[in-house]
Amino acid sequence: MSTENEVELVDAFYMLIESLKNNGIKNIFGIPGIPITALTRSWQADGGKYFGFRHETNAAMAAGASGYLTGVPGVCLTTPAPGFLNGLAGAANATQNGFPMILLSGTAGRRDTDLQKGAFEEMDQLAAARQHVKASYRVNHIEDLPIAMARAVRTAVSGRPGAVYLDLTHEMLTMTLPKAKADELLFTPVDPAPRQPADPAAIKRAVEMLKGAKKPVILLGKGAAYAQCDADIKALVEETGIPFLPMSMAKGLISDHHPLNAGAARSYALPECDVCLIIGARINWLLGHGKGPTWGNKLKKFIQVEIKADEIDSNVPVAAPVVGDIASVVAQLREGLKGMPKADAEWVGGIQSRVNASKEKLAPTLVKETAPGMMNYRNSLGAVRDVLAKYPETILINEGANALDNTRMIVDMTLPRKRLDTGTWGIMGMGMGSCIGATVATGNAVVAVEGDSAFGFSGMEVETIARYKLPITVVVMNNGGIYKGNEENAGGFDDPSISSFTPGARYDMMMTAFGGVGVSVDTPAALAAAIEEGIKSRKPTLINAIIDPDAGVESGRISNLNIERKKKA
Ligand code: FYN
Ligand code: ADP
Ligand code: MG
Repeated sequence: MSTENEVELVDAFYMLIESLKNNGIKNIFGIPGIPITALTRSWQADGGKYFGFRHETNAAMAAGASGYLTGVPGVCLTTPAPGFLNGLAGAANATQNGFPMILLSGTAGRRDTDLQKGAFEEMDQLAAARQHVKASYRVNHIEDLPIAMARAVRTAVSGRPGAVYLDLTHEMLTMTLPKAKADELLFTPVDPAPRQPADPAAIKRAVEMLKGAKKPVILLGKGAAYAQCDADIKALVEETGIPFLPMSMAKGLISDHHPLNAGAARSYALPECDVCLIIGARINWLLGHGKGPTWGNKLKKFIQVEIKADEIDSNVPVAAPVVGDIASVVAQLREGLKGMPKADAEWVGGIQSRVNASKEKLAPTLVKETAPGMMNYRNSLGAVRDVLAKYPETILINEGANALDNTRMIVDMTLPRKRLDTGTWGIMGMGMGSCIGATVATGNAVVAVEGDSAFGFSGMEVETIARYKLPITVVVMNNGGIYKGNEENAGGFDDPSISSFTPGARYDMMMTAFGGVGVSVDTPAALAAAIEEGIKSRKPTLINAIIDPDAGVESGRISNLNIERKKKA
C-alpha cells in the first residue's frame, strides 16, 4: 500500500454536510438532480432531515419561513440553472421580508460555463443571484467550505436578515481533502448575530420625544416579532400604556385581545397620533410611505428602531432614529422610560372606544347564516377565527387578496410568530412552502387560509404535505376565480374571463389523490368542524370551502394601487 493510499480522504459532500451541522442546520428543503443527488442522499444517510419538494420556489419559501420562525437560516438546495432560478424567487422573497435563509445550488463546470461552451444547465448563477439576495458567494475550493458556510450564516442572520446564495461549483464538488486537514478546517462560528445596542444619545432622544408625546402610538412590525424579545416588548407597551398597532405578521406578538391593541382603530390612531414609535417595520407602501391619508396628511414625529442604519429616512424624515437590535434597544428604552407617566387616558380611551365600535360592527357579520354554497368571507372566516381561538399554538399561513385582507382583520392571533403571509411584496405562491417550513421548524400544526387563485401557485406541494404526513390543514376559499368567480368574458365570447377558474372545482380531491384527507364544505359550521378535525388529527387535510362566486372585491383593500382603463373621450 502506498503512503498516499493510507491517507484517509474526505470529499466535498462531507465538508459541506459537516459545515451545515456545525452551523446548527437540521433540515434541507429542495429537489435533487444532477449534480447534487448524491449530496442530498448523503445528507439523509448522515441523519439530516430532508424535505423533497415538487418545485424549488416552494422549497425556498419553506426555508425562508423556517428562518423567520427560528432565527436559524433555512436551507434550500437546488440543481443548476432552472432549478436554481426557481429557488432564487423564494430567496428573493426571503430577502425582501428579512428572513434568513441560504440557497445552495450545484452548477455546471466553470470551465465550460465561463467560455459559454453550452454545458448542461450552463448559467452564471452567481451573477444572476447577486441582485436578488443579501449576498452571494462562490466556493471554488473544498478547503473553503467551512469559511463559506460561516460567511453565509453570519450574513443571513446578522444586521437585517436575508437570503445568501452559495454557488457550489462542479469542480469544487469533485475535490477531496485529507481528513486530518478537513478536521483542522471545520469550525463552529461564535455569535453569528451579535447584539447591537443603540448609542445612549439616540436612546435619550427617543425617550425625551416619547415623554413629550400627547398622543403616542407604537407600531410593531415583523422585525419585532423576529427579534424574539416578546416579553420585553409587551412590558414596554404596558409600562407606558401606549396603544400599539401590529403590522400583519406582528399580530399576536402582543395578543390581539390586549386592551391597548389599536389595530381595529387604525384609521383613527395613525392620522391622529403625534409621535409614532416604530419597532421593526419599514415605512414602505404598507405604511403609506409615511405620509398621505394613512397619516392624516401631516408629518409625524417618527421614532424608528431599526438595525439597518440606511433604512432611516428612506421615505420621510425620522425625528429620532434608534439604530440597534430590537432586543437590546427595547431593554434600553424601558430603562430610560422608567417612571414615565402612563399615556393620556383620554387618548387611550378614545382609541379603545373606536376599537370596540369597530368590533361590534363587525361581529354580527361573522355569524350571519347564508344558504349552503353561498358563504362569504365574513361568516366563513368567523368560523375559522372561532376554531383557531381554541388552538392558539396553530400557525396560520395566509395568502390571497380578499382571503388575505379578511383573514388579517377577522382571525385574531394571541401568540407571537403564529402568522405568515404574503409579506412585503404581497406575493401569491408563498402558501404551501411556508406551511411546510413552519411545521418542520416548530412541530406545530398549521392551518393555511388560501384564496383559490393563491393556492394554485404552490398547490402541487399537497403531494409533499401528504408524503411527509405533515400536520397541515389547507383551506381553499373557493369562489371560482381571482377576486371573484363570476366575471364574464369582456369581449362577450364563450371562453373564460381573465379572472375565472373552473366552476365547481374540487380542490379537496387533490389531497385525497395522495392519500390525505379531503373535505368539501359549504357552510361555516362544516368548515369549522373540518378544520378542528384537521388540527386534532394532525393528518394532511385539504378543505374545499365553497364561497359565493360574487364574494370579493377586485384587489382587496389595495385597489388604489390598480390602474383603471382611461375613460373614452
Ligand atoms: C382591524 N380592523 C378591525 C379589526 N382589525 N375591525 C374590526 N375588528 C377587528 N378586530 C379594521 C381596521 O381598523 C381597518 O379599518 C380595517 O379593519 C383593515 O385593517 P388593516 O388590514 O389593519 O388596515 P388596512 O388599511 O387594510 O392596512 C393597510 C395595509 C394592509 C396595506 C397594511 O392592507 C396590508 O397589509 N395589505 C397587504 C395587501 C396585500 O399584500 N395583498 C396581496 C396582493 S392582492 P379602518 O380603520 O376603517 O381603515 C392583489 O390583488
Ligand atoms: P412589516 O412588513 O411588518 O412592516 P418590515 O419587513 O417592513 O416589517 O420591516 C422589518 C424591519 O425590521 C426591517 O427594516 C429590518 O431591518 C428590521 N429588523 C429585523 N430584525 C431586527 C432586529 N433584530 N433588530 C432591529 N431591527 C430589525
Ligand atoms: Mg378566489
